[in-house]
Amino acid sequence: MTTTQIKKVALVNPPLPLDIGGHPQFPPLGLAYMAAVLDQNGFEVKIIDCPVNEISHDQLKSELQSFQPALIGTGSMTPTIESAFKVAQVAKEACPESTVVMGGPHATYCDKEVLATDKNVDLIVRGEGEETLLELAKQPQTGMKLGDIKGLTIRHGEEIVQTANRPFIQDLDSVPLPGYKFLNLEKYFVAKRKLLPVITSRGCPYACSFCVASQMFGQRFRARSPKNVLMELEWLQNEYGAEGIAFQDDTFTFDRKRVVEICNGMIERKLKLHWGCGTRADVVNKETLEIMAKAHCDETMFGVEAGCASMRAILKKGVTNEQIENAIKWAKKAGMFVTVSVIMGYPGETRETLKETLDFAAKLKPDDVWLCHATPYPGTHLREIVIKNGWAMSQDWKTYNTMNPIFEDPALPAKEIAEMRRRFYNKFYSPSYILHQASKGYFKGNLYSKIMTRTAINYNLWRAMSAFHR
Ligand code: B12
Ligand code: SF4
Repeated sequence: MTTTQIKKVALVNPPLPLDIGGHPQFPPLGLAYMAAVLDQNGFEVKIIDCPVNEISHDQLKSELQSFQPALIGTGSMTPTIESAFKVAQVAKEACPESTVVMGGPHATYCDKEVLATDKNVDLIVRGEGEETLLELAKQPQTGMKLGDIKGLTIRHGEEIVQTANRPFIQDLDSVPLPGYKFLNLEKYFVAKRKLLPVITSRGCPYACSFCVASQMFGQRFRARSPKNVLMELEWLQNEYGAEGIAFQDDTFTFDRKRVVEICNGMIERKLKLHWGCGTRADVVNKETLEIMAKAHCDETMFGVEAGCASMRAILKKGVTNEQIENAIKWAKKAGMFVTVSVIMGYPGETRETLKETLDFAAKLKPDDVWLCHATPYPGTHLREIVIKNGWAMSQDWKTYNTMNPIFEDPALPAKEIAEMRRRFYNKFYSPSYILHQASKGYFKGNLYSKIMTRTAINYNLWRAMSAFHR
């Protein structure tokens, strides 16, 4: 670990494992926020976004060797944790004197395990990173004891200890805009549209049992002001030529009044940005969805999770079928592309409840359905249940991407769930679906319908090829 003054900091988005693909490539927003804060404080920063630039671990090593940062940070999501470990290894090989720090969701939930497993990682930053990383970068200069920096997990002799929790940033308007000057934004296109992420709030007041959102950013909904959000949107359009925005908030419409103000601002400023967001069906109404559509909201994703009250109670998702049906009806009427996400195989699930959920999802006639296998991410109540019951569970973090069954509930074999999932998609991505999405996408210009037209065609081609090779 470095003890001399830190001037240069490298922030790395780890290379994706080969079998993770198909996700849109967004600029790493968390790293960009931290880069902006470090830059504001006089540090020389470099963000190395490996996935979008197709940088391998070996190439990363050369980049780090030539930059020679004293502090190297890497992000971590559960499926990319092995890749993040390799980042730490090449970081130490390239710059043996540097301090290597890991942050992001996986390191936050598995802080002690990560430090125990990998000696190349010196420290973990838990939760929100902006203030903790800055204090850490300044530490050789300020002489502050590591144990006094809040939000860290550190080695202390033989022990691994957590410093006090860092309070969440209360005034999100005070955080500088993401440091996009450290990224080449010409690389981030989705279906030929420059689609950039924006997060307007942090924290989720709900406590769905499969989700870890509130452990990351807290249970209190903290929001940026509409003025601050609109300033960022104008900046992205004018400075960076953004054509679309993907709002990354956990529950974008939690505060409807604020959403209406943001939408009115977008309309008044005549912003040409098309956008999408994710939310819950119990925090939208017809009027809000209409104004969102008027402000060019093209896509909304609703967490439906289940189609029956019994499963929704287990999932602690306090929405009703009626609320979901209404929300989807209004959103479709307003012209949006509507995605619903569903959880399959949560403990307590039976063939009957799963069938009910899938029938409900089909009945809603959404534009897309994300059928997610219940995935026991570290920190979730689900993981505790699986461990307590002693069920077989995959230890291969790469597979934790919601597309694979991860554990075996004796009451409902994983194979059967996967088969029901396959059959649902076979039926859902039908020729009439393709025609419907093609007309919405190519005649009405909805980006998401264009993407889904191609996805559904490819899915059917892949099915035909698989049948042919069988
Ligand atoms: C956008 C997004 C994606 C994007 C792009 C991610 C990217 N490049 O950043 C895509 C579509 C690729 C994606 C995919 C997946 N995602 Co995702 N995603 C998100 C989402 C909605 C927003 C991320 C974001 O920008 N947040 C805002 C910024 C400010 O926060 P941040 O990135 O977390 O960064 C802060 C801290 O984490 C920390 N930090 C982060 N990195 C580092 C590094 C250092 C050195 C330090 C000090 C600190 C630090 O400081 C940052 C600033 O405060 C989050 C939910 C959320 N609201 O955060 C889920 C979330 C991160 N995703 C999640 C999951 C599960 C996935 C998938 C596994 C499955 C899926 N849902 O499709 C895949 C995995 C693919 C992969 N590559 O591994 C989970 C993570 C759980 C986990 N244990 O890993 C989250 C938390 C959603 C949830 N509530 O469950 N995702
Ligand atoms: S699923 Fe959505 S509403 Fe539920 S806790 Fe997670 S982010 Fe919040």
